[in-house]
Amino acid sequence: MESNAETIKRLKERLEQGHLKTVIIPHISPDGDAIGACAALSEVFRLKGMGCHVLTCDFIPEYLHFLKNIPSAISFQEKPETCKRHLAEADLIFMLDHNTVSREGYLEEWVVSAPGEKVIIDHHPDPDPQAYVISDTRVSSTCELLYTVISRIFGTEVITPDVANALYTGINTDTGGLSHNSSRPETYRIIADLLELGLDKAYIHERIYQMNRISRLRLIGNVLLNKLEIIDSYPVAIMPITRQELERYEYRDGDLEGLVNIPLSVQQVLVSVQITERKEKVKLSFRSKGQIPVNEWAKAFFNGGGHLNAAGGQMELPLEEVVQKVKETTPWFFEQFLVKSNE
Ligand SMILES: [Mn+2]
Repeated sequence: MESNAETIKRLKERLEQGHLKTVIIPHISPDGDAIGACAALSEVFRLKGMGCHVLTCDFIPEYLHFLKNIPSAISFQEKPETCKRHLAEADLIFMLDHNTVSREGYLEEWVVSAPGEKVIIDHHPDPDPQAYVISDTRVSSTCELLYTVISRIFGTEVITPDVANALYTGINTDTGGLSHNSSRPETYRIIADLLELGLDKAYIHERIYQMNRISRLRLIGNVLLNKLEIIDSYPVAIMPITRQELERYEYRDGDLEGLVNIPLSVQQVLVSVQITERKEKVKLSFRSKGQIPVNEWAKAFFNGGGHLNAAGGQMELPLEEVVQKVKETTPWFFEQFLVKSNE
């Protein structure tokens, strides 16, 4: 198999051919890592005089709109025809922070049929085969990996303070503020480089962690006070959230970001599951401590997957039934996990 270094070299040669049109796509329900990566890469392409559009299948949470080029991202839900045209014309289509086109929602079929070459830059396991796949599950975030890709292709001179800020946003948010998945020294060497290149760390912390609305605080407070439940005899916290609750507290995209991590602050809680009722689907977020592989639970029962300590899933069932399914499969999951960890 081709190494990342070889793929980056091949991508560099392709980009050097010039006059390229590019499209950059984050995953559905994009987070700080996906959007940080889109902001950073689009800014580098802009500095290099290349045509570039960021396309999303849904909407970008408001708290990320401060990042460079993000306000001009085009949503398929608002401008489907524009998205289709840019995809049809693109020479290269960058898929950031996801390993498969099925994580692109409404954009999927138009990406699949687009003639341009696809480039995956990501840190999730088992990426789809595409023309260029740069993937590393050891890195903290796609933004950490993207730092390496950008600096090898263009040199660090393109990493302006705006690019550094965007990359740090991804590294910080994907690690819960450098608390999990961030034990490699390399991550901190990259952060040190970003500081030297003009990262304004205090500003990023303010934009990410100090921009709450009071209704968001009340939504989270309500869930923790009234909805959090510990499953009998298991170290598992679950938080079911109904659509009515979201409406009552004026829910906006991104408002529940980080909530799923909070129950892990309880010593005896080893796994946290947030179960949120959305328009057509119920979405699940799993988090765990240590070596507990919640991605296997998400994959086995909830049409999902992800990382060892952070996974997601979705079900087209009523909220109550999904909650029931989580409870029913908890003993199975812990049995599986204990068998594996004793092997
Ligand atoms: Mn990520």
